[in-house]
Amino acid sequence: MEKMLKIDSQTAMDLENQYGAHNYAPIKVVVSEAKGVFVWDPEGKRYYDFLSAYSAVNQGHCHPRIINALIEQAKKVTLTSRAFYNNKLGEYEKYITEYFGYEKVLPMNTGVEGGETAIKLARRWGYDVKGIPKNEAKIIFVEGNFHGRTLAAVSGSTDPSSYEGFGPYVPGFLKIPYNDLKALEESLKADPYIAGFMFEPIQGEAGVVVPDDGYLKGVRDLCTQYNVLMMADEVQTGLCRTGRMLACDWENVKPDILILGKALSGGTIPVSAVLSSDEIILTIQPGEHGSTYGGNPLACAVAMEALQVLKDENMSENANRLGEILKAELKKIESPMIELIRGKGLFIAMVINEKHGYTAYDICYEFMSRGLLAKPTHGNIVRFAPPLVITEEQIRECVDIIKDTFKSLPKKV
Ligand code: IF1
Repeated sequence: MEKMLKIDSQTAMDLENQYGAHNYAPIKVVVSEAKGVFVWDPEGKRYYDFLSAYSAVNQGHCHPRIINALIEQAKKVTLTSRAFYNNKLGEYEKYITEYFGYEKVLPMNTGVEGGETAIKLARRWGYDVKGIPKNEAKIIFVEGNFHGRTLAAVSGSTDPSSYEGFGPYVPGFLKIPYNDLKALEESLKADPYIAGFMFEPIQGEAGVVVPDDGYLKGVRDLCTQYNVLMMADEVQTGLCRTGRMLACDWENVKPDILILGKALSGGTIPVSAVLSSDEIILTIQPGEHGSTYGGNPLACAVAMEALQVLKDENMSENANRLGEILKAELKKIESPMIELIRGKGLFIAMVINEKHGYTAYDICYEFMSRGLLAKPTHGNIVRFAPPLVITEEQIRECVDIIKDTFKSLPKKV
């Protein structure tokens, strides 16, 4: 193939449009380089990244230690499949189970594979341990959830843009309101065949929906009381994003099944993990579940470094401290377009009142023109989630960009 010329932004977008599936409508910016909190387009313009690839680059783009771990391991062995042992997986499994305080880990690749694995584990535990009759196990999901794009994940979804047109759906999935302990207890009381309750401790895609204080503790107590597995999807909220290592740490609750992904690899390659107890994880026998790349030596080396960096650079403390500053500064901005600001740590959302003639997309394009990249979710909600290596000075610079945007927007209505 002829050597590709240096591709400019327009060419990059045209090529994607012509040769790629149209399963996304990206913000019209092309990233060709990235480092820390910054990304650059092919024309050399620099932007603050306030999305962090949906919290997959919490450690900052191309963190030197993580990239080095990737390179060094890539020179040795990258993939063996699980048909054989490799010398990195056991070391990683010991490291990550001790890191989070679980007995076992089942390594997968993407976040949604972690969720699928958790569902299979909950069902299998339901049959083999809880004694639910064959094929009767139920899993409870909550309204507004996002667990990925596979058929099981979208079968648990209440968002038509996730599930419409992909039926028939996986049976045995119940849906109840989020942040509603009464609804959860009623469901647990009504059906003895519930195996698990799957939820996000803070809902990401729904627009950084933070439940009431006490919700996580309430879920933990109800799951214990009714012998149902608490399944926390921390793919997006985990790994220091909300100002604690895990969002569940805010109420000191320990889920029965913990699902991690995204920043587990520091934004290099897909790495996910399902952590749980022997009683639950050992219900899956050899040959009953897995994946070609799950637990590959490259993923193990990268994930250990990505996890160690989180601790060595105090990223949860940084997210907590700077998140408070960011939230406080955003709340000071006086604009009728800003309906509310919510979030925890550096996981913050701004709800835009679109009655004033500007959509959240318009606002994001205004940010982009001023060198800050953010993306709306669910229409009128802008998510602010910079890499956790951001400094106070950089946060304040970004606050100025955001303030200036609202101040200079001409009044429409
Ligand atoms: C897209 C959303 C965020 C997740 C939680 C599991 C997964 C995700 C809590 C699946 C993935 C990604 C998917 C990505 C955009 C992004 C996203 F907008 F889609 F919903 F973050 F909010 N659990 N979220 O957030 O992990 O299989 O993708 O590795 O689909 O465009 P995955």
